[in-house]
Amino acid sequence: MKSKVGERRWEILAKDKARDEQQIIKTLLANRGITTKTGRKEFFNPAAPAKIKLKELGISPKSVEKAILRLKKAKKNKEKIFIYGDYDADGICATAIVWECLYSLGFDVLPYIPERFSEGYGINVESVGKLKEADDKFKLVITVDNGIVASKEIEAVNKLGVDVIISDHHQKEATLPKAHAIIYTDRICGAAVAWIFAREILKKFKISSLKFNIQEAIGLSGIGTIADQMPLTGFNRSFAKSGLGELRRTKRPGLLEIYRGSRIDPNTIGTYEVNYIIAPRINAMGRIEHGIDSLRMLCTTSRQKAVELANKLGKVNQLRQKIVEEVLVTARKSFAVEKKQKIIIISNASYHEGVIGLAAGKLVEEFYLPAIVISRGEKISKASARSISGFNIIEAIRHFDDILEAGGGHPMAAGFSILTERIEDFTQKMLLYSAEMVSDDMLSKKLKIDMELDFDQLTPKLHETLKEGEPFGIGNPQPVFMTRNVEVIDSRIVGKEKDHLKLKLKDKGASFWAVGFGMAEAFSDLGPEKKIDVAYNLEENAWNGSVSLELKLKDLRLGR
Ligand SMILES: [Mn+2]
Repeated sequence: MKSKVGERRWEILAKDKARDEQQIIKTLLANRGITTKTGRKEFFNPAAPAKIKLKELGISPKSVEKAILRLKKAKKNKEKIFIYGDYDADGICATAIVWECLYSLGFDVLPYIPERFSEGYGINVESVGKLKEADDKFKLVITVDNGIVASKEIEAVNKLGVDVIISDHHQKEATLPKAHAIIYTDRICGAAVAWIFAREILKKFKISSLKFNIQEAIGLSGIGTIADQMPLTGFNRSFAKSGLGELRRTKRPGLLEIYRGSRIDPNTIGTYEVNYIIAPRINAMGRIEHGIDSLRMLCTTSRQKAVELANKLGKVNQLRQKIVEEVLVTARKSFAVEKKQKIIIISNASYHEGVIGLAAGKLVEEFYLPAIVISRGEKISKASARSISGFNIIEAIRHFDDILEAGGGHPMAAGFSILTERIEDFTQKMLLYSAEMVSDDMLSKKLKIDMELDFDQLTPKLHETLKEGEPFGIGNPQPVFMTRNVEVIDSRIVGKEKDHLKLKLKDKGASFWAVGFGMAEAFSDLGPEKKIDVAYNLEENAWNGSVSLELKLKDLRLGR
């Protein structure tokens, strides 16, 4: 979230100051809901994905057994199998895992990624029908990252003479589809469910020359876990942590080309690189063109193909950024007209359906209001909504069930379709609804701070222990500390655009350099003798071979 200096209310989670390092760690874990000794042990040593039991995940071992028996039959009868995936990063990684696994075992198997605009999310019966017509040996579909709510579609596919094995993690409904077997849990992402399934398959099919490396494939479920915004605790932490390790070591030519093209050092890959470099490139294809090329990028063994595909993904991702920016430019104009409203609702025929969710997210960041972006169609329009903490957007959307067509999602992100002629009516009613439901308190930005510390507590040893808490992300944010009344002994404006702040700060006999990205505006308030309160992450700065601790400022305010 972009915020101006001093704009947010500081919310300090721990009331008391910590005496020693042990207490600091205890408090940080408590702030993340971890209060037991076992919880603490699991946090620092998450279970290896290879060791996680089906039952611990809530996956039925019986279903897995049934699925594997069906696969044995398929192998014996030389049936063709399609892995039916999704066009987002989680779905594409899930497809890659199961496809590579079965292919390496000698199955007649192909991946299938639907096209967002013509086929949409989940099993498309017409598409399966076409595949069946083309090849009558096709008798089995394995869904990955979709399928758990596709009762009608699966019934229709069965009628075509095709069995379905579901593997999915999305919210299920009261009645489950009548699939041949269902491998399901909502505790991990789709690519991690796919990985668990592949792991179980490999236990039952013994082939000596395995080209598929199940350990390496955890990297793909790591991408899925982070890209699908799973909270990075419990089993998701297992997949994210081991997954990032595998992504640093991977030999996949496609990923290596992505790293090279975006100048990332494989050794430094973390949640940031997945969220802002790898996943957006994988996602961009499905948003603008076709997700299948992202799958090809992940799976290719040819260096030359990898170069071509990584270039293509990079270019389409740039195009995607440009299209989002175009939406934002018109959005800013139309929104500037009426500033008092408590929600942003904009619609235009020029808004590209593949990016409306991203655009809504950017608007929330920029204006800190819930946002709905509608891509106007001739008769029917598609909308995507993003919210702020406290305002349940899916509830708000369901409130207008009678005006809308289909809708679904979560409290913070949702989507729906609407008859184009009803957009005006919906907009007026939603503005009134949000005026009542969005409180001023919701609109005041907060900065969550773990605890207050003194500078003499910021030791290299503490930093080492904090690093053990990685990967940071949703559900496990990087620790934020605050220190009151520190002395500013040096202050500078730095950066090409002169928009960053660099300070030397002193407290309790210890001093540190601190960097505030985009915080140059605060410079003029930092005269000599001024004392300030700072909120920051503790990081290390490696420069010219020497490593020192540095504060990455989150915010600052004048002290007393
Ligand atoms: Mn998913």
